Formats: sequence, structure tokens, C-alpha cells
Amino acid sequence: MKKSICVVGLGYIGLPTSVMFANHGHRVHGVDVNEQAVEGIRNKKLHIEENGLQERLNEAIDSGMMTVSTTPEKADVYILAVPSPIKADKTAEMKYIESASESIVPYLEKGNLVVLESTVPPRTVQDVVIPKLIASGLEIGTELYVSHSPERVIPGRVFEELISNDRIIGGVNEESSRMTSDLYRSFVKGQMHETDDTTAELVKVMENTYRDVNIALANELAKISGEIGVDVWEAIRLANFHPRVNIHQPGPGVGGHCIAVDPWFLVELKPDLAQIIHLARQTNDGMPVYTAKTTKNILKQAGAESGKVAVLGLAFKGNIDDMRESPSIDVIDEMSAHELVVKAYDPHIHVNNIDEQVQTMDDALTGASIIVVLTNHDEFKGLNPKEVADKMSARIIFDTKNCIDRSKWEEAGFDVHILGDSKNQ
Ligand code: SAJ
Repeated sequence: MKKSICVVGLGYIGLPTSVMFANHGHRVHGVDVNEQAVEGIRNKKLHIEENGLQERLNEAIDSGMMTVSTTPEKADVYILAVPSPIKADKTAEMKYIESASESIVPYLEKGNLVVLESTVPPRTVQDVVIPKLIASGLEIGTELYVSHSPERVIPGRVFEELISNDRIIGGVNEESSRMTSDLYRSFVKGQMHETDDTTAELVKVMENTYRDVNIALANELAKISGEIGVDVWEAIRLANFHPRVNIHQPGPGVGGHCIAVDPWFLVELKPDLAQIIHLARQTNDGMPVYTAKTTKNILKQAGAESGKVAVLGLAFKGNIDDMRESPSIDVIDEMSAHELVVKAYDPHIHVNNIDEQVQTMDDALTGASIIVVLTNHDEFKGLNPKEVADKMSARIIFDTKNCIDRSKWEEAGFDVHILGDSKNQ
């Protein structure tokens, strides 16, 4: 059955979801508080980057199936896809969820479905969303259906994953879950797993917490390996041949808006119980300091304490252009605090977001004593060490992602250091 759907929040999740529904026969009205973004989308201009989004937006707007504005409209279904970040004190910022829930109340009618897609602290549907929705006067579960169906897609592959990933559907009752599964089945090819709302909330937060704890383990193993004459990358590769072992990769820290955020929801919820989770967060948040200190030590050992540092990579992970919450920023801050002169370059980021940023590889490398690789972009894997060497004042490289070809750099006369590999570290 084709529905009318009002999507509140047209960001990384809300916009792709809106165009998917619109291109699968539903009438979609997208809402955002950002007037510029709304105006842009109306004119088929994107304010975010995502593979395949432009074509799909063009289709949705040209067919007349998708409209946008800054205020909600009457619809059969309301999807809330607004941000739920953490504040400086690491507690959840709920104001967007609250205002989005409030904003739809005047439009709600008997038989409507409200789906919360944002990743949220467990109990948000019960303790934050429902208390707002009851102002509609509708009875929850019989007159107004409510569920949580968290998005689980990875930036860069949103459309593939929207279609192929399984979905967790957490209704406040069975009827709410059933209505939500029916709706998403219009484009989801993965399985629908129905459960209750609070379980669904926990499942989503658990997934990212699992990754964070696993990365913290890898980072701890990297530090241990670095001290006992072992290459952690080789050790992890070998351990992962075990059919029930999947240790993640170490690195200079954990960035992005999900893995470094969601575990804090559990720490806030149950501070006395979420101990490993809290320690993992601290371990990963400590990696930029460790990376900066290791850089300083490497320079000292080489007698180049005052040498310039060429940082390669500002995005929070390889082959994307997103540097928000990137550990690179903290690594650079820490290096500057240790009085190191830093020039940072990222081929995917064309505006200068920090003082240390430069726009050409040459500007970063010229006169540098050490290269510190912080992001595993393909461009860095393919660098020619011989060409690089001519520009630098010393030949040292510290790779925190184990993405360069060590022997090639050694052949070109580089002193090669790899995070978690005690050879040379
Ligand atoms: N990282 C490591 N070691 C690893 C893997 C990642 O240090 O072994 C670092 C990365 O360099 C990066 C950060 O962790 O800085 C996060 O990267 P990511 O690619 O693993 O995750 P995100 O934040 O882009 O997307 C995650 C995904 N969650 C899971 O894989 C469980 C995605 O499916 C979610 O939809 C998304 O969070 C979300 O919205 O929650």
C-alpha cells in the first residue's frame, strides 16, 4: 500500500531515506529546520555528499513524488531522522529528538505511524518521544502506532546498505512493528527483525559499542606489541584466522558520529555498570595523545626534535571527505601543544578547516623531517617514496594505519615506523 510519508530531518540518513521512499511510489514530504538545505534540495542541489544521491534526488523531485519545506504536513507516516549527538560533557543531546517529536503533534491523526530512525540512548521512545506524542490526544498503540527502526548504513555506501542490510524493527506493540515492516519492505531486501522499541534502541547502540570496544582492544594490543618486539598487524591477521576471532585494527583514534558517540549513551545510562565500555572510550580517545607522543619520540631518536611534521590525512577514515570528529584534529592539536610545526594535507578536503591545513601534497612535504600517515586514503598508499624523499629534510615516516608498503619506503632510504610494530618504534 502506497503511503504519504513526512520525514523530519534531511541529513545523511533522512534525505537518502526520503528519496528511496519517493522513488518507490510513496508520496514524501521532507522537512528540515535548515532553510538553505531545504531551498537547495527543492532545486536538486545537495548539501551533503553521498554516492548515488544526486540521481535519486533528481528523480524524486522531477517525478513530483517528493516535496520539501521547513514545516511538517499531514501524512500517514512520520519518520524522525534528526541528530542525537553528545554534548561536551559526553551526555546525550536530546533537544532535536524532542523538538522533532513536538513538531509533528499538531498533524497527527488516528491510524498514523511514527518511526524514530535516529540512534538514541535506550528508553528514548518511552521516556522522550511518547511523552511528547501523547499531546495529540491519541492512544499510543491503538490510535497512534510508534516504533524505533534504527538506520544502520555506512557513509559512502548508504544506498546499497539501505536496500541490502537487515533492519531491526522495534514497535511499542506488535501492530506498530508490523506496520513499520510493511512500510520498509517497499525497498529493503534484507530481513526485518521485529522486537520491542527499547530492545531495538539497545541493539543499535550495542553494535557500535562492540566495534568501539574491539578497536580499543586492538589499540591496547598495539601498544603492548610495540614494547615486546612484535608486529601487531601480523599478530592480529594471524589471530583472525581463528573461526571465532575478529579483532579490529588499531589506529590514531576513532572518529565519525557513531562509534565514538553511541557508547557514551550506555555510560550515561548506567555509569556503575558500563565499565569496559567507558574504559574503551577512554582508550580510543587517548590514541591521538599516544600518536603525537610517539611522533615526538621518533623525532628525538633521530636527533630531529625541531623537525617539521607532514601529516597526511584529515578525514576520519579512508577515501571519504568527512573530517568532523576526526582523530587527526586531536593528533595535530597535541603535536602543536608539544611545539611541533605541523602541515597537514588531505586530498579529499578542499577547504581549509584548521590553521595547519595546506592544499597541496608539496606544501605538506617540503622541508618536513617526518611524514605521519593518519588516514588510509588510496592516494597515500600509492605515493612514490623516491619522489617524496627529495622534498623532505629527513627521511622518516610514521604510518598509524599500516597502509604503506614498508619495504618500498625502506628501499628509498626511509626510517619506517608503524603503529604497533616494534621494528624501529
Ligand atoms: N576504526 C579503527 N579500527 C577499525 C575500524 C574502524 O580504528 O578496525 C576507526 C576508523 O578509522 C574511524 C572510526 O573507527 O575513525 C569509525 O569508522 P567505521 O567505518 O567503522 O564506522 P562509521 O562511524 O563510518 O559507521 C558506523 C557503522 N557501524 C558499524 O559498523 C557497527 C555503520 O554501520 C553505522 O550505521 C554507523 O556507524 C552509525 O550510523 O551508527
